[in-house]
Amino acid sequence: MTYSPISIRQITLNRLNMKLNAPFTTSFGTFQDKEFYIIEVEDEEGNIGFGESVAFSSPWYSEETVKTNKHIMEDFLIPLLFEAPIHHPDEVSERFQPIRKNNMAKAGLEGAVWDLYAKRQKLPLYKALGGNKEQIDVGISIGLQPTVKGLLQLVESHVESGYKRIKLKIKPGSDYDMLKEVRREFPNIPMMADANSAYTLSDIETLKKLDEFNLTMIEQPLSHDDIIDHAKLQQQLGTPICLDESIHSLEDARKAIELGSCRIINIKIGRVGGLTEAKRIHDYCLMKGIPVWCGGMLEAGIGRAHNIALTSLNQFILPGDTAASASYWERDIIDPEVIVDKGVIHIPQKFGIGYDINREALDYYCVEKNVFQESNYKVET
Ligand code: OSB
Ligand code: MG
Repeated sequence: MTYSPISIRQITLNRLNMKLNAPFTTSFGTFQDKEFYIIEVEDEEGNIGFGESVAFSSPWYSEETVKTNKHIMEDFLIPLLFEAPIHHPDEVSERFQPIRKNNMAKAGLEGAVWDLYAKRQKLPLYKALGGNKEQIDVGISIGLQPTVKGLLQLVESHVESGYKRIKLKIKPGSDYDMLKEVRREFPNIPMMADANSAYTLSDIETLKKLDEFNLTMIEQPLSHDDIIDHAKLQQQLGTPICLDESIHSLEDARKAIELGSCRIINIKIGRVGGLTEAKRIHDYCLMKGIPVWCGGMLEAGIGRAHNIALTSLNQFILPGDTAASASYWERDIIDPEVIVDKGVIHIPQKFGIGYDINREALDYYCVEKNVFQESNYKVET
């Protein structure tokens, strides 16, 4: 394989604002639109890699926001990328290591370097990561709905279009009765629930009753920063617990698995600081026999493409949340958009993330652009 270090010459931060087709409600709040960064990393030959930073505008899901992403990328991470050439994308997370946390800011830049690397190697990103699936099974996450009737209609339409599992958001007061109605209408579909940290151990009786519904898992029932109480809860539940918010690294995954805090892990590239760390968690879970799946952050096309590539790895045995572009956006920023055919995404074979960038759409949604040049960061000699 050809091999030459990547010299990054220019990095562009595009801030985009896109309106969701429909509001998306979780136990912690409602999203109407999404503001985020699309990151372009350009090398000495003019190749460009693309990344998407997935933080939201408000620190509800995690402490990072669109603004903290900008601060950390601009003032700390971008200068580190300009410091020296990069031989392999795995070096990026190492180089970012002195900067604590801020995983979504790190992952946005690292993802762009992975895309650039794959393009230089003339490989689709999924192959550069070591994946070998041709297609992946996907599910869909449905937000909290104002009425059960409306929810049942949504579930029906997604089941009919072939999604491989349905994820329903729950919170106290919108859990047992709601799930019971959905289960009655759809006795056999693979179904799971995501609480986004809305419960405490004092709700254990409610959570135990959910065992009735044969859910494939319950995602993050307890606090975003807990693994102790989740272990206590898992001992009392028949339904497997899946951790989302609590897992930020391979170390977090190891501790949660050792404690018995979960039986399944949701891997989100942004939450764990990039594809390299996501792959390490995947490899560890493969060794431990823990199934993983790829979570979502209401991404636009570039983030979605990274999720698809990651999901090509073998231990992603459960369908993830990477649904079709059209379920979120009137028009996505990639060409073609992500299409789901009977619950399946065919992994694109083009080099890098596998999708072209729709520049016209990107410019349409772009509200601010900042360009950083390596020549301005050169140490004077
Ligand atoms: O917990 O997975 C989550 C959306 C926003 C914030 C957190 C979550 C979600 C979802 C939807 O469940 C994921 C998606 O469809 O991209
Ligand atoms: Mg979740």
